[in-house]
Amino acid sequence: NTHKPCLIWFTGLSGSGKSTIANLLEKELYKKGIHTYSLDGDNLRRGLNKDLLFSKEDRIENLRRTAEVGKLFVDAGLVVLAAFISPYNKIREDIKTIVGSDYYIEVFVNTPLEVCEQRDVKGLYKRARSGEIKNFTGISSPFEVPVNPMIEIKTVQESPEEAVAKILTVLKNKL
Ligand code: GGZ
Repeated sequence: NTHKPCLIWFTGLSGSGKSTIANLLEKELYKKGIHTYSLDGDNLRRGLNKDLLFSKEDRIENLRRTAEVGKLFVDAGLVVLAAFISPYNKIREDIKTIVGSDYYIEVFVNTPLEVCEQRDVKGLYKRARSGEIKNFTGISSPFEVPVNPMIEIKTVQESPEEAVAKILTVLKNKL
């Protein structure tokens, strides 16, 4: 099983489905005998990045550190999956530069804000609307639409299984 290590970077709103798709992809890669490592906003923010909140500066530092960690795992030969809102085009460019453009695969999980807010799995949008959570992406903090993602998933039209199949097709041609 020959494959090239890389960083698969999922960007999209909170509740867009980034982690769901990344987790399913990881299962499929495991079945193929490909070694992966997953990085997730939720878990990195409890450890390495627990000093950081959600100002623009803190998000940028959160993502910079994550990209550097991702690069270490890519150097170790793994396929790395990272699921972060990563709301700014500039920082996504910086992540690509950190890991190296040949190793960077950007997946835009494109779920409309209305749909994320409707689903509101964790009740965060409600709390953001009420003002209890400040600087919430899509409500009181920006999300810049990715300019040139390698892969775009529209979760309203595509199931997680279909999304994973699409990503695997791109990986097959790239890796
Ligand atoms: C956005 C927030 C916020 C604010 C807490 N804005 O859907 P979740 O809950 O489980 O995952 C989100 C996570 C976002 O962290 P990231 O590291 O991915 O963000 S970034 O890339 O912008 O640095 C969300 C939760 O943290 N959360 N407060 N104000 N998301």
